Amino acid sequence: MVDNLAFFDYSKNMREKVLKLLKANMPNYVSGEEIARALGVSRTAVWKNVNLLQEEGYVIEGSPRLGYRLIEVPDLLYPAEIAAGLKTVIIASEPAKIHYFRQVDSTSEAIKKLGDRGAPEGTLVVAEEQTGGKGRLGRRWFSPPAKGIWLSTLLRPPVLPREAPIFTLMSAVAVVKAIKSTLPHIPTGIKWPNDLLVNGRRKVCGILTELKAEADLLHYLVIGIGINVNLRKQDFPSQLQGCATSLLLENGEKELPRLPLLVKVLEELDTIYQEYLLKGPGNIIKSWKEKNITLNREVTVKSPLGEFTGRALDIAGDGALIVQNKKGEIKHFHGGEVTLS
Ligand code: BT5
Repeated sequence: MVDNLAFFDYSKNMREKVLKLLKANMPNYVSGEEIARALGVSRTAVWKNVNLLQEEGYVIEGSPRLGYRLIEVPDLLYPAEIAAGLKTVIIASEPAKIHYFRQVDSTSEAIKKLGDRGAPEGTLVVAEEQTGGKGRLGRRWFSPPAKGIWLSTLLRPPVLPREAPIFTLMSAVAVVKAIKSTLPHIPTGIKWPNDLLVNGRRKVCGILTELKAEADLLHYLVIGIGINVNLRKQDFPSQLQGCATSLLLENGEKELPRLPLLVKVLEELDTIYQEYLLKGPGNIIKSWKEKNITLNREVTVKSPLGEFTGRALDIAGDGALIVQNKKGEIKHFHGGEVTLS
C-alpha cells in the first residue's frame, strides 16, 4: 500500500530547506545559527535535520566553530533532487507529483493506486528497488537497489484505449534519446515493441505500458520504464547474464550518476508527449523508425494468434508492426514477442 511505505513529501520538508541552504553554499560552511535564523527554527532543529540528511547519505561536515558544509550528494533519486534539475511541463512538473520509495513492490502498481484516487497527469513514482518489478504477460523485471532507474509515470491522454500502443514506442524513443545524449558511443536500438538493446543483442531497458480503461474510455495510462544503469555482471541473476546488460557494462565499467539520466529521460518524455498532444503521432513514428533495429529484418512474432515469420516491413500509424511472410501474406501486430533472426 502506498500509504504504508516510506513516502516522503519533500516539498514542505524542513530537511529539504536545510539541504537547499547547504547546497547554495556548497562547498563552504554555513553556521548553524545562520541556518536557524534563515529558516526560523532552533539550532537543535537544524542539527537534527543535518543528522537526518547524513543518514540518507549526504556527506555533511560539521565544525563547532564554522557550522556545516555539504561535501557530497548521494546517488539516490530523491524527489527534491529530481525537482531541482527538471524542466518539464507535464511529467513531474511540480514536486507534489513526485513519489519516492526506497523499496516498493512495483512502481507501476503503486502509481495505479494513486491513479485510482485521481492523481494528476504527470504523476511520477520512482523507487530505488522493486521487490516485484513486472515485465509483460506476468513476467518479472529484476530491479536491485540503487543500480537502475525504475520509474512509472501516469498520463491521461484524450485518446481511445486502442491507441495506447503508440505510447510504448513514444517512451522507447525518449529513453534512446536520453541514453544517446548521455553516452553517445553506446549503440542502443529499439526492438519492437518495448526492448532497448545494445548492439542489437543485450537488453538494457524494458518498457511496460498498461492502461485502465472501459471499452471506449481511457481513464489513465501507466508507462513503466526500467533502465539498467550501474549493474555489474555479478549483480544479474545467472539466467539474465547472457541477455541483459547495463550502461556501466557498456561504458568500460564506469559508474554513471543516475540522477542526470533520470532527469533527461523525463524531459525527453515530456517533450515528445507534448508534441504528440499538439500534432499527433507523426514524429513518434519518424523518430522510432530512425532508432529501431527491427524493420527490414527477418523476424518471428509470437502472439496469442500463433507464430508468424517474415520480413518486418514497416510500422503503421498506430504503432502496429507490419510483417510479410514468404507467401506474400501481410499481417499487422499490435502486440507480441519479436525474435530477430
Ligand atoms: C519488459 O517486459 O521489458 C518491461 C519491463 C518494465 C520494467 C519497469 S521498471 C518500472 C516499472 N515497474 C514495474 O513493475 N515494471 C516497470 P518483457 O518484455 O516482458 O521482458 C521481461 C523479461 O526481461 C524477463 O522475462 C527477463 O527475461 C528479462 N529481464 C528481467 N529483468 C531484466 C533486467 N533488469 N534487465 C534485462 N532483462 C531483464
